[in-house]
Amino acid sequence: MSFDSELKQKTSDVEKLIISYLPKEQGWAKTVMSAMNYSVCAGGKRLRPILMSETYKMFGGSGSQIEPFMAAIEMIHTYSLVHDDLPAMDNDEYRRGRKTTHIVYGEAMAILAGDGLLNYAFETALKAFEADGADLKRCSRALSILAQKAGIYGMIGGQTADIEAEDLGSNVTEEHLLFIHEHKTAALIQAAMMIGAVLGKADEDRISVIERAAYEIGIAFQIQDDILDVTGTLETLGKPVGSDEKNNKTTYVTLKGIEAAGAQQKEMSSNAIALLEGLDAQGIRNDFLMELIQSLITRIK
Ligand code: GRG
Repeated sequence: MSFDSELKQKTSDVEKLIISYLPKEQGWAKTVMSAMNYSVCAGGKRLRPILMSETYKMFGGSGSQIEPFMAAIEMIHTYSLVHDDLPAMDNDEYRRGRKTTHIVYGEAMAILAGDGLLNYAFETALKAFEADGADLKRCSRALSILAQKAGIYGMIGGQTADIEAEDLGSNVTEEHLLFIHEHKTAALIQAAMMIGAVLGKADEDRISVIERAAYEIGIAFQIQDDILDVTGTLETLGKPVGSDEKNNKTTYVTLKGIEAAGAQQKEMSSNAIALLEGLDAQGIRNDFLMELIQSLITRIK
């Protein structure tokens, strides 16, 4: 099977899995459940759960304890997009080719849907503890990684620095920008791959290698996101381009120019590949994962 059809197949399998964990829309709180489901079902690349399950497989992981974590990380990622699109943040009308949650359900309900997804992510991840043959110690480590990388020392911290940077204009330094990208974007990618490694029974040294590789992938992914905000189209991205300019954001593109940003993106992707090749030399490999990381370098959506 070609890489593209394999990715398509895996994306559709992951999508079904995520949907199976979504709440039933019922009762007096039905509207928040429907807003949550609307945002999760809007599509998206499902990159984080795929990275998680491929890292799990790379370490020889099998069994269902990874599945609740795969759904949970996509719920956290989706909540962050719902809140990021709110009028108080980026104020965006389109995401994943559809109207954003606050446009369809109103602002109050979009705030609650984001909160609901964040909380439901942990309700969902906890189901891993009940899976057949679950390793409770590793599940608890995985849960703590998820909480930390999504929280104030991770994504929420990055978003805070990002929002404050909007007022600094051209005074944003490369160091500040790197903090934002590391926390806002790379942290969740690190959580995805580290949870795969932890549940796949990787030892501490190898979990650290995965954390570093995911850092490189995360920053490279964000730089490409910044590039696509300038060079992409509404049709392929499913959201308007030029959002960074609209929100007065300093990005790698505004800081260094598009060519240097592209070169840095490639360099960081190569660093990630080199780290994974180091594991390959120890007999730990996943060809699909390698191809997936390569494909992110030239992604157009
Ligand atoms: C509101 C706490 C809070 C955080 C928001 C994720 C985020 C932080 C903001 C969204 C804007 C943005 C550019 C974030 C960087 C991460 C990123 C590139 C998200 C988009 O991820 P994709 O491309 O999206 O994987 P899909 O739709 O494919 O899932």
